[in-house]
Amino acid sequence: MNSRLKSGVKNLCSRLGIPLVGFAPADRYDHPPFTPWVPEEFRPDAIFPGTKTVIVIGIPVSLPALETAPSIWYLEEYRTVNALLDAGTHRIATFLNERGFASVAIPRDGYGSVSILKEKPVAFFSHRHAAYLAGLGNFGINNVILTRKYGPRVRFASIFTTAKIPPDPVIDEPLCIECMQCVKICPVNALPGVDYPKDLTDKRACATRSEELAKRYAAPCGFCIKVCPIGEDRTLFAREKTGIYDETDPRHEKLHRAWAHVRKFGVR
Ligand code: B12
Repeated sequence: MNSRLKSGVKNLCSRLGIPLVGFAPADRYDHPPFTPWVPEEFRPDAIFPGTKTVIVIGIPVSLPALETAPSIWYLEEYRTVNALLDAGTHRIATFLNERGFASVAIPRDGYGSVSILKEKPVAFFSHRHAAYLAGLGNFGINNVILTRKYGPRVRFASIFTTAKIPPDPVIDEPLCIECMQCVKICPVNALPGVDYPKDLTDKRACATRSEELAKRYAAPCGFCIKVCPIGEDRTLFAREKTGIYDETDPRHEKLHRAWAHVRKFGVR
């Protein structure tokens, strides 16, 4: 196990402004922690044979930008974070390759357009499952990974490497408090509730909403991550109370006016 390499990657992340990084041995995939689990052909060693460690990085999306969604502000924020993620994984893979450990960066998303997702709703690799195995957080009712620092308001990307790097522990205690606010706010009822895996997210409904918003340059939706009460970013931005998202409540009129203003511009 290469501890120096781990420090090297962590230092690189901190220089690149990447606040979250976790390490999972590739063989963690062989011991399903829950079902349904990642099918074999979606696992790192199947995609890049010889993978010993999956490194997952996470970059937050700004809560105030997200609150204006659907909006150009959140779209631009999302694009910026995506670009930083892909640049980050690329630089980390290069860092490892230069030290003699064959490594590849996996793109943060992996689909050509939302309409493709309506036919084929999955990507070739799931960063959510990787983030879980790398100890960055665990699944919420909203079907994404909740982290301690940013709740679900964080995006991930991964690197597969042949280097054996000391792992991080998986977070076992659930971070989701099952408040069901994400289920209630979803405009297309895509989130089924607690009975996972019997009830699965309605990916088609979610993708259709995304497609509609994209036509207006106002995707992604983001409602199910904005409303989540978990995450220290809520304190930073003085957004502890998720009741602020009831846009009929006059007590939060100042915020609502700001969001309505942003939503008017840059989109159809
Ligand atoms: C496709 C996709 C979408 C689609 C479809 C959404 C959906 N609900 O699935 C659209 C475009 C609509 C979308 C929307 C969103 N997404 Co999205 N999306 C992805 C993407 C590209 C691929 C997911 C995937 O295919 N994984 C691979 C498959 C194998 O895994 P899976 O889908 O999780 O399926 C597993 C289980 O659900 C189960 N399963 C699924 N279907 C079935 C069917 C049966 C019959 C069975 C038995 C099992 C089963 O088995 C699978 C293996 O365990 C990932 C990026 C990536 N490559 O990981 C981002 C990603 C998951 N999205 C992300 C985000 C943030 C969002 C949004 C909040 C939008 C936003 N940016 O504001 C919403 C949230 C939607 C939600 N609540 O689920 C983040 C999640 C970050 C996090 N904190 O966890 C990711 C990881 C992107 C990133 N790089 O960070 N997304």
